[in-house]
Amino acid sequence: PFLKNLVNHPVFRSGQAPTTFVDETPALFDLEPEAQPTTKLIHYVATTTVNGFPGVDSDDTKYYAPNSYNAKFAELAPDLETAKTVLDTQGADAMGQWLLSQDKVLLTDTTMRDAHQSLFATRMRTKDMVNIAGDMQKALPELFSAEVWGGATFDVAYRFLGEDPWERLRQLRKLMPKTLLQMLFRGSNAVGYQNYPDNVIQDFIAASAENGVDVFRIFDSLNWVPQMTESIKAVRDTGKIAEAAMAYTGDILDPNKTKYTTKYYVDLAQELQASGAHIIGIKDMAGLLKPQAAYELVSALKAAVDLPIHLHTHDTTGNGIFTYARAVEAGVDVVDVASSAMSGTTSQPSTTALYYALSGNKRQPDLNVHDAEKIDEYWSNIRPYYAGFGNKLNGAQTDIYQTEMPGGQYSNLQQQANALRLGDRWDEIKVMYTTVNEMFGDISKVTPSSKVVGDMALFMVQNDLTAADIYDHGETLDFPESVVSFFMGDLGQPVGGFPEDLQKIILKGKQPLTVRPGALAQPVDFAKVTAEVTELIGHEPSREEVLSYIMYPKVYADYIARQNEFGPMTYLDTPTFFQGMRVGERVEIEVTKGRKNIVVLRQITEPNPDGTRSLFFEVNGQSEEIIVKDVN
Ligand code: 3PY
Ligand code: ZN
Repeated sequence: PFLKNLVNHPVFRSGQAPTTFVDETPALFDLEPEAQPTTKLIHYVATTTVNGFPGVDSDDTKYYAPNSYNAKFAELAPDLETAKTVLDTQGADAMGQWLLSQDKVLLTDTTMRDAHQSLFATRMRTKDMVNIAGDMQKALPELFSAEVWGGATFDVAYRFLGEDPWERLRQLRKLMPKTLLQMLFRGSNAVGYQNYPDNVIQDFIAASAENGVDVFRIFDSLNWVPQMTESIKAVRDTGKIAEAAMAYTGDILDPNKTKYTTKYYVDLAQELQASGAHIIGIKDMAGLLKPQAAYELVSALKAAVDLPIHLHTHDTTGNGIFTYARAVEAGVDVVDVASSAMSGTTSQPSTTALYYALSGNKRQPDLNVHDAEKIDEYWSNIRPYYAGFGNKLNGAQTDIYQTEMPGGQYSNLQQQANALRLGDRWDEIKVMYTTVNEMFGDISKVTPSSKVVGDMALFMVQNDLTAADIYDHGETLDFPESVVSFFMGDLGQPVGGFPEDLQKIILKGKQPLTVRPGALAQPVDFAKVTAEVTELIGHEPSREEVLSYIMYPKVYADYIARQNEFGPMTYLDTPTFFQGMRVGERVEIEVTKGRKNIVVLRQITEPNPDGTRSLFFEVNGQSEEIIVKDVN
């Protein structure tokens, strides 16, 4: 404000200001009362202290010991060859050949994306990633890639964490220059839950590549290839790696299941190869791929396509390591694992457990297991911060072989059920999820198709409806929007088409799409959106800001409003961000490097008659009162 007053002053602008000008013009010092970042952050802390953080039960709040992690690793040799250096120096096709030429199985570390998405509703903060990213690269240079972006991390960063996901990507890119960074990309749904026009898909991919993504794992929730080809093309145009993933559903070992057979997946993989994929992914999002099935499927794929095979599973059913071990025997090229403290149940199997499981196997991955364990010490210190968002699963859930619910959905649907006060009917909801899947014609269930099945299951349980009720008097029912949209063909076409009787009931006379929605969608007018975003944020937006607004207009606008109110919340440590402070607690807030603010909460008053409370802080020794409305 000082400089603004100064440079806008007519005398100063005239270039005639005498040297005494500043002394003689005290109005220059009438600073606008714009709050400083630290003051805004203390407001955030005060608000969270009084009103809590959504989803965190006040019973879960705790004090945490300082992180005891203090491992030191040697710098990597400048000429060390990693998967990333192969891509950067030889290109994506050569990278694929390089992968095929490896004797050992390679690993993708999912800790910073799928693991926390599946274990605690995607709530991991950037701060907790950047504090370890550099060491992780030094400890694990043999990784094929680190999956750190995409999927639900994009919207959760804005929606719940008050963070810019692009900034997270840029920071990780800087800290991990020798590691391939991987993202999960939902084909025509990008990182959203709906279809976007092709020009948005292209621009989003180009911007992601520019900000640091090397490997794009592209999937379509219904395995409908037309929904993936635009993305594959766009990734190829950037020179990065297009991994086209097939969502694995059903059970190829069950002769009674005739829809999703080995032949189905082999044909699909060949189609994806013809569409330009560099790698074929098997995306076992629910953990349904049994060990023998993994062996048979990977063997069949290795025989049928010339591309590396990358297998992704979740350990929900408890058989993840066994599945990987059999896939390794069949020649799988890369498998997905997570650091032990962030592995198991709905997450990926543990990196070091897999390493030991493959002792004596000639394809045991190259890994310094002790260094991997040191990195894990960091994660095991971090994980308790997020306990409040956890799915409370402590062991294997073999009923998933029936429900086929993806790891990333389990905790989310449970939260949705709780919000509808259906928490005590969770078992019923899981059974209904299976019923709905059968009614829908047995579809592949992964974001966003899994959400459609989940929404319908909740709708039926909440309204005490059976399948027969839907067929008998469905025309009188108001179905969830996502269900109507699915039957309209907005997510594309499921394998074998829609069940026509149910489609008629749900659409009530509306005509469904039979072609790719993107083929009909009007391209987004970027200039027009840029003008809207300029209005919203008060300055010319970056390309990334425009894309975020296109993906999630309301979430993005709310994020901007929250930033304006509370400042850069990313600077708060994680326990303070989620819990606020207890009386007597002391925290450090460092917005400007080297300038630590010491904040102590001295007192919280009882509610005043108007429902507000006063919080007395000491900030660098100065007392500061903040008034917050208690909404509890
Ligand atoms: C996502 O799309 O976010 C997923 O993780 C699907 O498995
Ligand atoms: Zn997954």
